[in-house]
Amino acid sequence: MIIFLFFLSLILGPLPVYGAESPSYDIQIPPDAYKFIPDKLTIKAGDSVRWHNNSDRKHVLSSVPGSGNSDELEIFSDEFHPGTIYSHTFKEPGEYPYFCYIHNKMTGIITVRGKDQ
Ligand SMILES: [Cu+2]
Repeated sequence: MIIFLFFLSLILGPLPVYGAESPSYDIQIPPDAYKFIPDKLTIKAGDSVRWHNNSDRKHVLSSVPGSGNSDELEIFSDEFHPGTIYSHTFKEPGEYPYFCYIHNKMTGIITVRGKDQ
């Protein structure tokens, strides 16, 4: 069932999940490849992104140092274990490139637009 939902999500692409709060978007780390699906995502300020680690390896998601609007890392998952979800809410518009600290070729970018854009 989980495998089926995973492939279904690949077909449908990232869909916002509407609830009482701002939308949430899903990014998958597949079981068989070192990448983020999708690796580029555009959202609005206040939206959340949920990364799903469907692989059997630990990852450490991190903003590219020096990117974003402050000195702090916007994205930092710490140890991101298999079968778990790392979630982050983006409050400020901007470009947020990120990568995996362990597997540096895993890269992605979140573009956050203002609420009215
Ligand atoms: Cu990794």
